[in-house]
Amino acid sequence: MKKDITVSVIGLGYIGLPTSALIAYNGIKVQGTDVNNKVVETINKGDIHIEEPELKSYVADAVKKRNLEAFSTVKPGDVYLIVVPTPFKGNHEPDISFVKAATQNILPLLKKEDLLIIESTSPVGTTEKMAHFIFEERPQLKGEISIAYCPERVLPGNVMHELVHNDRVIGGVDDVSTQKAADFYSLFVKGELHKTNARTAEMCKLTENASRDVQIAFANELSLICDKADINVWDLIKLANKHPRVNILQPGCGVGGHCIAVDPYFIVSEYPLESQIIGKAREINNYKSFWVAEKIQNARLEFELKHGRRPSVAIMGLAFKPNIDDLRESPAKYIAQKILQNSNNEDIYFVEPNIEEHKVFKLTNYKKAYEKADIVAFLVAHDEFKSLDLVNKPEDKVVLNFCGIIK
Ligand code: SAJ
Repeated sequence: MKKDITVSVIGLGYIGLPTSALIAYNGIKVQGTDVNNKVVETINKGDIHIEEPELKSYVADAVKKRNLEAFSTVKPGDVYLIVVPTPFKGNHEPDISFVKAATQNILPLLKKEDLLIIESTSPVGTTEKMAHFIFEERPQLKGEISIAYCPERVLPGNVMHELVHNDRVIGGVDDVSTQKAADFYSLFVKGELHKTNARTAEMCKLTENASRDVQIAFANELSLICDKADINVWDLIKLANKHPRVNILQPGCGVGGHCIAVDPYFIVSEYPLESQIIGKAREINNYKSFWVAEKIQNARLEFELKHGRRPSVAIMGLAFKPNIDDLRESPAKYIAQKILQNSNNEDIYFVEPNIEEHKVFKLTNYKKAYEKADIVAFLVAHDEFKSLDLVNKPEDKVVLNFCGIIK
């Protein structure tokens, strides 16, 4: 495939914008679309609306070179990339209405030889459904355009590197589509391109995140068992991982973010009878957050019984994982909310070193919170917390380690 094509990207969020910037960086013209006018304006100024290392310089450079421009309506292209969210509705049913709307907007623009790729995490069969919809509306395009699915797999915080170097799984609705999509990604991806069909590629994305969820659930289940059995779960896992074929992940205060805590439901809702472990893992990881909140509550009661006064509490970390500023779907935030609800004017110090302020939680510096609080609950293993002297703490201070901060 030649580079003198125009790529039309629908959705300029956490994945769409970095992908657009990377394609543009490779000298390919990109016209991006977003429903949010503020996002469009920000990007056209060469600026960004999300936190991601290196992204800003890529966007600024691409906009300056006029390789990247943002719009509010979909522009015609030779390749269309759909990178919109797929949230869930009701009882954890995937909601593909954004993918459908994007396909609908592209529909009148499609011409012979075009390539349409869906990157949004989607339930199995979505790409075929969109192909069916397109060919029903415009039957003359059958056999004339290519349609494929290629999931993103990048880790927030390392997106610009992983977009280039991660392997990609590419599945078309037919072999020609698969090959054409692979040719397209070879223009800017250095990782290996693995070709398959659309359904397998869709399931592959869901499998990757469900697999991690199940593995974390195993670690979280161990942490509950160890709590009862009076065993240090961190030591246990470290020792078990000395076995050459064992690799247990870390327990925490639950699983958050917008991928791992969401994608497994896309499998469970379609295949409820078969997805026993996947469904149970979701339950265990959700329960872990509830359990942590209960543990903190119990520690407060115990303290009050022992000392005859209500203790002050420090909630250490609100983000969904260490060293990021992202609070969406965060188990730590859920726990903080529960603690706040059950408070009677006593001091609660909320700590999140990666953000300046929060509209619900009044933030306190981590050193001050640690010093002042009677009970210190570590929810997220941020690097800053590792500098605290947890060994020589005052005798009365209760430290609750939910994230392995003290190994
Ligand atoms: N977590 C644990 N214990 C662990 C590892 C993680 O409790 O040992 C928790 C984290 O604290 C966090 C949650 O799991 O709350 C998810 O964090 P993560 O770092 O595992 O993953 P995400 O959500 O940031 O990114 C994942 C990645 N998927 C996999 O690793 C299989 C990423 O590659 C995907 O692109 C991304 O989901 C996505 O967009 O789907």
